[in-house]
Amino acid sequence: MNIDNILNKLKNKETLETNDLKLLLDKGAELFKAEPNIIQVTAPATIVGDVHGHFYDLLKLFETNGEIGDKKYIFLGDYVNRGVFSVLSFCYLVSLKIKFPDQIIMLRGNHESRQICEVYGLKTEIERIYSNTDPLDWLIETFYNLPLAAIINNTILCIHGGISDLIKTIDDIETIDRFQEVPTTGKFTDLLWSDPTEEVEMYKESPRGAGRLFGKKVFDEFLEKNNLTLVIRSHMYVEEGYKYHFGEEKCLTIFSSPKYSFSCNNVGAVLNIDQDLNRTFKVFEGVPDEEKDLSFLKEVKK
Ligand SMILES: [Mn+2]
Repeated sequence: MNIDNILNKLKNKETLETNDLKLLLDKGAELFKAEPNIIQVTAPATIVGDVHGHFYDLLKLFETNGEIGDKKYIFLGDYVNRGVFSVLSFCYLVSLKIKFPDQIIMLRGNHESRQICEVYGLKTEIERIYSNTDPLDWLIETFYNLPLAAIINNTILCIHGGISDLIKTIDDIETIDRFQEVPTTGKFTDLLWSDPTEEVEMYKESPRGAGRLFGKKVFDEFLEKNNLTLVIRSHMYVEEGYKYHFGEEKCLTIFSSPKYSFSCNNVGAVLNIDQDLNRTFKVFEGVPDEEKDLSFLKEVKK
């Protein structure tokens, strides 16, 4: 497998042959499997939120913010579903992981789960591209190896969802058995599904039906107990691409899928953290639909 050839093919939106796809995903899984649940990172780094199959926007993001190889990137999960280029998006990032293993960290989101992929788009996309659903199994097997968190300079925690009454210390994340389907309850679920809320100080049931809502009091306790200054998470639609919670700059949501679901008018954002931990947001507009090859959507409508 020649990784530069694969990267070029993907960049041109070509479908990978199943044997190349299998090799790529196996190699990716092997690299992810060797990583710990929590990856220690030294700044500078760029943090990216939900991608959700927005492949054109992902390429635009690298063009405008800098390519991997020149810059270190941390992705917060949710590579697939919702958007219509899930396979391209995930495979492109896995290819970059193979080419630059120390320059890209890919965390697991709640969408990297069989149960979610069978309903929210990936399975349908694979049935359209390939003649059978074996590639779905290969992708899901790779998802099961993705790490769960990154900590930048011992002070900034990056995760997909949030905390809960089951996640009070960094060690609670370190001890999760991640090599499996995301369960319906428990700390693994909460880490990938929880959201901040201004409605309560402590915890509350989440309207999502999984994970918890966490308030300012328990969030501040979590920061203090773990000597953290900032938690960066994604998982939530944000019209402006990024949003701080609780009236301070300690809990941050980053969302990187502009024009989400074709119908929203949101922009995407990423956060650049420099070596002195200064924060700069890069906000970007979505690629217009007329510049994308969406011909297959018309075929489906007929
Ligand atoms: Mn999510």
